[in-house]
Order: sequence, then structure tokens, then C-alpha cells
Amino acid sequence: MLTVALSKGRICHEATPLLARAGIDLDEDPAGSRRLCITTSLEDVRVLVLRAQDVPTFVEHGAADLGITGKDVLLEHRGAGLYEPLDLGVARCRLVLASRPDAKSVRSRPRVATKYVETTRRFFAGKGVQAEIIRLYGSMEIAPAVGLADCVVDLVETGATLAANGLVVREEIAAISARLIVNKAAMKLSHRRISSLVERIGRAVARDDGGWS
Ligand code: PRT
Ligand code: MG
Repeated sequence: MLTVALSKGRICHEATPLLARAGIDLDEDPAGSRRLCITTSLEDVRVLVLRAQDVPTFVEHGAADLGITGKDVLLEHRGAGLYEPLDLGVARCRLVLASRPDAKSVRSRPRVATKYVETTRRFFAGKGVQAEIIRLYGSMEIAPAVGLADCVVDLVETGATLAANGLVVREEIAAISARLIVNKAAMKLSHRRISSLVERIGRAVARDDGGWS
């Protein structure tokens, strides 16, 4: 049995049609079901529906053989023992640094509100800037308006949320999309089965990109 850890919410919504095109149909709609473990049209493949942040943990510990989660989550997790063989090309957005348009571009010790604490630390360290990082769990975009932070590091898709809160993009930190990850030990142990699954999903992604089948 192969177990796939799937990030619920937006990624699940966009990745399940892709899995279906790869011939992996979920027996239940995760959005309408309370079941956290769902069987599929492949009798040796089952899907666990998890919080995005928990997907790498399940895969790293071998509780799932494969996983689907956002690159933002993987950048923040930075665990060992994972391969990332496929960019699924769905749930695309950008991880950006944003501030009010009038904010000074360089402040000696910027206060940055984010839920991406590790990624933000690395980003500023790479510039030689010591930032004060304020961990939030959501609604980061409000922090500059109320004086909690000078800037935010957050995901942006259309930019509507930033604009509605009077913020502009100052810098792009990373391009984000959903990725397929594989437990390294499982890849050795079940190499044929896992690589054939990865290939199937890869072909479905290529078709989705408008490429030839
Ligand atoms: O609990 P939490 O909201 O943190 O996560 P969740 O479990 O609810 O997951 P969900 O469904 O929100 O999906 C999160 C994952 O989807 C992220 O880890 C990304 O990999 C991916 N993703 C892709 C996005 C977006 N696009 C996106 N636009 N996650 C969040 N957003 C947010 C963005 O931060 C903004 O607040 O959507 C809002 C709208 O964006 P604009 O720019 O279009 O206004
Ligand atoms: Mg959400």
C-alpha cells in the first residue's frame, strides 16, 4: 500500500483533478467528507488529507510515502529525507516582501510580520540585514497599518489582499506552487511502484501545461 499525504484546502482542490487525470480518483470528496484517510481507484494507493504544514512531517517520518504540499511549506520546513521530484504547477502564487508604499526601503532593523519565520530569517540574513521577526498565524496584511510591523512576508496571488490593505510588493522571495514530495527510504524500498506513480502524475502535469500528451 502506498500512502499519499495531501494538503487540504486550496491545494487539495487544485491537485485532485490532476490526480484524476493521472488515473488516481479519490473514492470520496475530501471537502465533503470527515474521513481523513480516503481510498482511491488504485487499490494500492490511499490518501491522507492533512494540514499543509503537517504534510512534510508525515512524509519525512514515513507515515506517508508521498506528499503534496506548497513550496512555501517546504521552504519553511527544511526537513531532510525528502525528494521533491515534481512541480505540479497548481496553487501558484508568490512569496513576497510587502510594505506601505511610503515605507523607507532600508531601516536598520526592520520589523517583519510573517508566518514564514525561517524563510524570512534566511531571506534577510542573505542580504546581511538583521530583521526583527514577528510571528503571526494569519491576517499578516493588517500589521503595518496598526504599527505592529514595517513590512510583511506573505503569499500573493492576484495582489487584491495587499492592495485592500494599502500594501505594495517590494521584492519577490520565491515563486510558489504545489510540489510532489517522496520519502527517500520509501523511494529505495518501493522504487518501481513509486517511480511509476511519479511518472504518471508527471504526464498529467505535462498535459495540464498544454504540452503534447
Ligand atoms: O490555515 P491556512 O490559511 O494558513 O492554510 P490552509 O490550510 O487554509 O490552506 P489553504 O487552503 O489556505 O492553502 C494554503 C496553500 O495554498 C499555501 O501554503 C500555498 O502553497 C497555496 N496558495 C496558493 C495560497 C495562495 N495561492 C494564496 N493566494 N495560499 C494562500 N493565499 C492567500 C494569500 O496569502 C492572500 O491572503 O490568499 C489570499 C488572497 O490572495 P490575493 O493576492 O489573490 O488577494
Ligand atoms: Mg487558508
